Amino acid sequence: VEARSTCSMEVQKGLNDKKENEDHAKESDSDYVGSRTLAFPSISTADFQFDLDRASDIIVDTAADFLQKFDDLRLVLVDLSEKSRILSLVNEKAYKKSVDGNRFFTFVGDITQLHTRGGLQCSVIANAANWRLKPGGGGVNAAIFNAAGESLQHATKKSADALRPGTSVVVPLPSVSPLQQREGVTHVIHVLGPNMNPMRPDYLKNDYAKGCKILHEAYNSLFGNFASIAQ
Ligand code: AR6
Repeated sequence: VEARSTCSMEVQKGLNDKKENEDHAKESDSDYVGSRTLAFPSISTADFQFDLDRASDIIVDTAADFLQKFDDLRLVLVDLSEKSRILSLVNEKAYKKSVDGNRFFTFVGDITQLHTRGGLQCSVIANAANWRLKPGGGGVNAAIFNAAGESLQHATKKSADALRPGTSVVVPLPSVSPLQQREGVTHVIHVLGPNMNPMRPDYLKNDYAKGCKILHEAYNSLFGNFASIAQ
């Protein structure tokens, strides 16, 4: 309860709390907890330009449903900056909905350096991918493919060659990957979210009825795939 109230004060200032980060890191840096934890970025809200308010509702709703179904698993929403608007919105809404703050929380850091820089162990990380599952392109996709090295590209090709919006695919990370060796990541789940950027494929032309449905499906697919690995 205490941790949450600190968090809501920070939300009012529009910032995400450094101390919260450290508290979660202390509690979380064990192999067992790590193997039950999914770290994920906010799908579609940067390059794909999806509305942050709608996205935050969907993240909190799908995460809360997931926690009810699986009582031993944890979800961590990650973003790079303490000023992240999506993290603030999600904190605020999760608090209002009384979602268990030990099993769903936000974390400020680079998703490819959670263990070494953040002290947080997460065996499974999600990627906001493109439909071809190609490296590069900027954002978290480029960061994950760069950090994981070539073996992630090969492993991804073995698992799938394309994704439809609203779906995800699990890729077991080869043990030679620096992301596994340094950070303890064993699986990457690529997720393709809805796109509201006219310069990218499958542009939804601001159709948020469709967009919200697809974002819901994307998170349900991601969390479902995570549960099937962790079980
Ligand atoms: N660690 C944690 N979060 C990050 C990192 C990182 N290293 N880098 C970015 N974010 P985006 P999208 C956050 O644009 O909107 C790609 O080019 C970022 O602040 O990566 O789904 C793909 O190839 C934001 O909150 O994904 C696709 O074509 C979140 O990650 C397209 O962009 C998602 O931002 C997908 O666009």
